[in-house]
Amino acid sequence: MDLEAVQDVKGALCPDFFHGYATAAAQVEGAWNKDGKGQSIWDTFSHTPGKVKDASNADDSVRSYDLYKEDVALMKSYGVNAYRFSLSWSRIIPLGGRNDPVNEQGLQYYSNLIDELLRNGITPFVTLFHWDTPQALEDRYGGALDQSQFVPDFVNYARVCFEHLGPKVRHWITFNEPGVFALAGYAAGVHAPARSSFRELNDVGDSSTEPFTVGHTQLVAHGHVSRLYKTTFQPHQQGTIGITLHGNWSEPWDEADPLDQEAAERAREFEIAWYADPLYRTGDYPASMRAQLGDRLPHFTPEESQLVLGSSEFYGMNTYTSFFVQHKDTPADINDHKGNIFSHDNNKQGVSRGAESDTHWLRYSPWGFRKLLNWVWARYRTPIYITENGTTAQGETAPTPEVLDDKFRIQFFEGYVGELARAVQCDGVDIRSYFAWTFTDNWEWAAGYSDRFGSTFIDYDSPEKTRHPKQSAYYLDKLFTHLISSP
Ligand code: GBH
Repeated sequence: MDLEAVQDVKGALCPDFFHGYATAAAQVEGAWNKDGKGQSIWDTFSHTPGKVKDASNADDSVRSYDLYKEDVALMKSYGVNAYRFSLSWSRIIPLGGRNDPVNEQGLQYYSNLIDELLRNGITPFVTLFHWDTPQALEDRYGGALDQSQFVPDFVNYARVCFEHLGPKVRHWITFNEPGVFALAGYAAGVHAPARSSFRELNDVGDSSTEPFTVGHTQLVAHGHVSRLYKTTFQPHQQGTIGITLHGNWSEPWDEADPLDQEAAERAREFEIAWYADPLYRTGDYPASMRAQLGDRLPHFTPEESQLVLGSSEFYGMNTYTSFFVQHKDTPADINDHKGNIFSHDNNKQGVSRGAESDTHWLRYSPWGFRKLLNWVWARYRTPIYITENGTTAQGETAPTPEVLDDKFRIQFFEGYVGELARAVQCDGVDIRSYFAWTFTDNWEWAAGYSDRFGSTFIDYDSPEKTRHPKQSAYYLDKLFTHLISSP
């Protein structure tokens, strides 16, 4: 746990740098039908046999709805100064829609949580949508597939949140990873609402069009909510509003091959610029996507384009890993969403993208993080908040002393946060937060409870979901004390 590997960046971060943990309502709260909460598409998904790897659901999850005071105290003991969490739309408006009743008990829960954070000197970062569309809206009109209905319902929900919670919140995030919501839910069909073209997996859906429709809905919904906040709430509430995008680094498989260089850039555009170009750069989708997808990619009206461009005041970044990308010599499949590329664990020289975690797609590759930060900064010139980054580790099955001394996760944080600090100190990238994913082990969507991302081990068999701190929680505290300069 020494800090030798990051001696070069001592004091590299500003005194007002935010650091803490990120979570999502559907993954931690439990209380899935308590105190008037309505069902979300994830409640439906988790109660459908065959959808979740360990056949689990998130009905109780880690019970943060009941245990939030204990959790805030634990976080405080970890030395954080910020906490990013999401609101459950169907806890606040059980049926979701603009003419549906508001659930006071739901609002009260979030108000209590925010008060508890503020009492402990922890700044709340609040996400409005982390993938959990109210099931009633999915049933009523197909949720995010229907832009004309979804947008006013989402704007109404946001207004309720700004009115009731806004006086105490300075940092709002509209959507978490709209790209993953669209691709996993409507292209691969492995997340809620479980739609795809693949009939052995899903009864309904069209992977070649729906993800792009849903992506467009989210961008326009974000634009309207941002406009609402800026015109009606920001003048007196004084907060900031943005969006969080996912994105991993794509490195050419053969760095000497111009076709692989192009393929890597195309992969970045399909994954990241799909959202970031409309929001921060051009008000439109990247040309590489239009070239491959044609009219399956929606078109922005001039009004939408104007609304979306410049609507996010910061760049919220979730990132975990890096891949080697090789071009394909064959035409793109109709269900391709990655820019017609092969993705590899090793490059042409046989160099690995990094050590394996306990999650197949996630490898330890901090070398790509710094490249990603530079790419995003060069292309968008917008202050970056790292809103998620973290890892699972092999063998974490019981809270033994060896497991709680989570050396792999400590190394991961040292590597990634070290690269972050170098991007700030050496490359001049404007980075303002780091939220580790995540505070406690939790319900990892379709992977159930099998993937443990927490800096706190959860004993799922105990009624109290007993929390056992892992050493990485204390390491992060030490690390940020070292990196942040004194005022
Ligand atoms: C984040 O998503 C989520 O915001 C968070 O809720 C989640 O718990 C956390 O990360 C950890 O997963 O095509 O097989 O290579 C990250 C989403 C997961 C999206 C992996 C891309 C690629 C799977 N990413 N996925 S694969």
